Amino acid sequence: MRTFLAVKPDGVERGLIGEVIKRIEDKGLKIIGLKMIWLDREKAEEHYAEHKGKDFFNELIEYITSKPIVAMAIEGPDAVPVVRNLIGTTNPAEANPGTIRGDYGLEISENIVHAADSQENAERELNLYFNEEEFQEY
Ligand SMILES: Nc1nc2c(ncn2[C@@H]2O[C@H](COP(=O)(O)OP(=O)(O)OP(=O)(O)O)[C@@H](O)[C@H]2O)c(=O)[nH]1
Ligand SMILES: [Mg+2]
Repeated sequence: MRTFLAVKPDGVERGLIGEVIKRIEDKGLKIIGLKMIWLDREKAEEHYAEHKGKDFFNELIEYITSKPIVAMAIEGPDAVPVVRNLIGTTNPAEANPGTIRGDYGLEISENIVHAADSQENAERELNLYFNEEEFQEY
């Protein structure tokens, strides 16, 4: 199974790219695609289309477009739920220690990483950030 993860602008700025990669690799998951990109508003709104209309939507789009992100395609057994467990719950203040958000964050508006929450969303997001030929199967 494949999933999509991104280190968000606060994670990039704080120098947590390596820490996130390390946790994915330590778990035994395989990174098959990796790139740094700076989202424009249009692509950010497409990524977070499910949240359009919510009161935090504008703040979310401003945040995710404020600096570059690091996008990853990840492969492994049950990759979608396994990666969601690695990142922890949405609000870092409530996320369990041992998870990325639990260990590194305190604010819901700056929660370090994004990961796809279903196989359907994983495929949609992978298509948004990568072309199939960019994946390295090894
Ligand atoms: N400022 C603010 N941001 C929020 C709030 N709720 C959610 N967000 C942001 O919106 C993102 C998407 O929310 P969800 O999809 O519900 O949470 P999630 O799946 O754990 O997070 P993602 O992996 O980023 O999709 C969160 O990761 C936060 O960055 C909120 O109440 N205020
Ligand atoms: Mg989400």
